[in-house]
Formats: sequence, C-alpha cells, structure tokens
Amino acid sequence: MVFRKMFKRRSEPDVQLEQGLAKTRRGVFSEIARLFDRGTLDDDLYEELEMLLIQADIGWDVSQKLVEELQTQVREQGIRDPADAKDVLRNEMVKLLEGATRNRTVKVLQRGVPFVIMVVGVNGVGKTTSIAKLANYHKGFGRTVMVAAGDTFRAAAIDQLQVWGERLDVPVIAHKPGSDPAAVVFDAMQAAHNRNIDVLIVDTAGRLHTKTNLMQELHKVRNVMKRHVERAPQEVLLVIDATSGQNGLIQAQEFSKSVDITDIMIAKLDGTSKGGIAFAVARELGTPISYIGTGERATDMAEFREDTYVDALFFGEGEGLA
Ligand SMILES: Nc1nc2c(ncn2[C@@H]2O[C@H](COP(=O)(O)OP(=O)(O)OP(=O)(O)O)[C@@H](O)[C@H]2O)c(=O)[nH]1
Ligand SMILES: [Mg+2]
Repeated sequence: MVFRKMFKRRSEPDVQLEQGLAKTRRGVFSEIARLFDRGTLDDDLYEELEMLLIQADIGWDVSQKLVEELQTQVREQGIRDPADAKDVLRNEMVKLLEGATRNRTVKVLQRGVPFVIMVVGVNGVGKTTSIAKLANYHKGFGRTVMVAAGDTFRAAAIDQLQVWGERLDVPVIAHKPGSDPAAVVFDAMQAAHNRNIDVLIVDTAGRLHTKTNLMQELHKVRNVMKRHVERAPQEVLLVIDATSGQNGLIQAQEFSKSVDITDIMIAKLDGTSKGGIAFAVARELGTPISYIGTGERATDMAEFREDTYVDALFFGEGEGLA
C-alpha cells in the first residue's frame, strides 16, 4: 500500500474569494487537480496538463512554460509522487504572479493632496461597478472619497454612477451628457481640494485604442489632473473582463501602449469557469494585478494576493487545511 502525501494549502483561506472563484475551481482547475491523483508522472499527464492550462485561459506560451518548468524541477529534484509535482506546479504559479507584483509602485496618500485613480478599459468590462467597489474599499479605511463622471459619452453612465454615489454616500461630480470630460475632471479636482478629499476616482468612457480621438481625450484628462496635482493620476487602473478570455489580454496590451497602466483589476471572475487570465496578464504585461471583482455588489471585491488566489483555485471551502 502506498501512502500518498496530502497536498496542503499554504495560505489562509479567503472565503469570499473562494466563493467568487467557485466556477473556475469546479471547472478546469478541478480537472487539473485530479490529474495529479494518478499514480505516475508520465508524458500523458504533462500533455493533458498543458491542454487544461490553455483551456483555463492561461495562454499557449505561458502554459507551455509552466509545464516545462514543472518537468525540469521534477527531474532535478527526483520527484516521483504526483502530489509533490502538484506542489511544484502550485509554487510555480504563485511565482509567475509574483513576477508582476514586483513592478508595483509604492503608493503614498498625503493629507490635503487627493490621490487620483483613473479607471480605464473597454466598454462593458465593469469599470463603473469597479469604481463603486473601490469607493467602498477606500471608505472602509476611513478615507474621504469622491467620484467623477468622466464618461460623458452615455447619459446612462452618469446616472449609473450617481445611483452608486447615493447608495455609498459618496459625492459624484458630473456634467451633462456630451460635455467635455476634461471639464468634469477639472471641476472634480477643484472640488476634491476644497472638500479635503483623500481619494478621487475618475470614470472614463470605454475607449478603444483604435479611436485616436478618444486616446487624445484620455491624455487631455491626464493633463488637467496634473495641473492640480503633479503626480496625478497616482493610479491608472485598467479593468479587464475575466469572461472575455484571451481578448482581455489583447485589450490590455493595446491600452498599455497608450497609457501608463499602474494596476489591473480583473472583474467578473465569478462569471467564468476558466479564470486563468490572471496568469496570462501577469506574464505578458508584467503589470501588477491589484484587485479582483467577484460579483455585482460594492463589496464583491478582493485585494489580489498571489498565494491566496492560487490556493483558491485548487482548494475550496476550507478544504486542504491541515
Ligand atoms: N458577475 C459580475 N458582474 C459584474 C462584475 N463587475 C461588473 N459586472 C456587471 O457587468 C455589467 C457592466 O458593468 P459596468 O460597470 O457598467 O461596465 P463599464 O465598463 O462601466 O461599461 P461601460 O460604461 O458601458 O463601458 C453590469 O451588469 C455589472 O453589474 C463582477 O465582478 N461580477
Ligand atoms: Mg461605465
């Protein structure tokens, strides 16, 4: 009889995150976990693993590199037990995510100087909802928060933000639909100064890189911010829709050509059974993932942590604890 070592989680479980990632975990990742229940580590296992990683939206190149690294380590360490190999894979996945985290800038909130967050991303990815989540998040630290309706393109976008503002008791600076976003931001910067606001979050229209005039608009908005606060925007947050798979990655690559993105929020992770996009984003962009969105409520957001994230993909509901 062979006693196989139990694969154990290393991080403290995060219940909310695990619920948000339930679909992903029950999808491809449960199949990945099951692969290692086999008795032997053979070529079939590696081949199937690579296919499953690709299916999980991790991407072709990144999946291949992960499997290669796993094979190298198995060989070098003389690993025979698949449970140990799974442990190596888990650690490699954490390391891959940590590579991007190293590029995180240190953020300092200064009294009397608004910390400006500019939120960008393609239409419908979840920008406005993510702004509500961020507002709620910063309020939770006792910070004063203001939101600017910089998406003046659609009337509904302004209304949506105002509804959130009322619900969260956060002031919203908005102009009429069709007005100049730079003017909205100008007013918001001034209001933030006057009212001693700690965090100003700016919504923007879902602009595609192909629309040059929209990119110019983004630059104009940035310049207005800088006139008030030289370092603003201190955070440029790109929102990616987890359900859009590799398309999300392509969008992110396009955006980062025109704006200096400092942080990424992966929204709608609760709506996908794949959820591997985080690995593709970390590897291909090198931009740190800071938050994830796991639902439609303002509280459905978590700070991104590499080990908690990977463990939430492999384990669930307290499972895997010693
Ligand atoms: N399940 C789930 N739904 C989300 C999440 N984030 C946003 N949504 C939903 O996705 C839809 C679009 O979200 P918005 O926040 O309006 O997206 P947007 O990027 O601001 O869209 P535009 O302003 O049209 O560019 C809404 O129905 C949201 O409720 C999430 O984390 N999980
Ligand atoms: Mg919006």
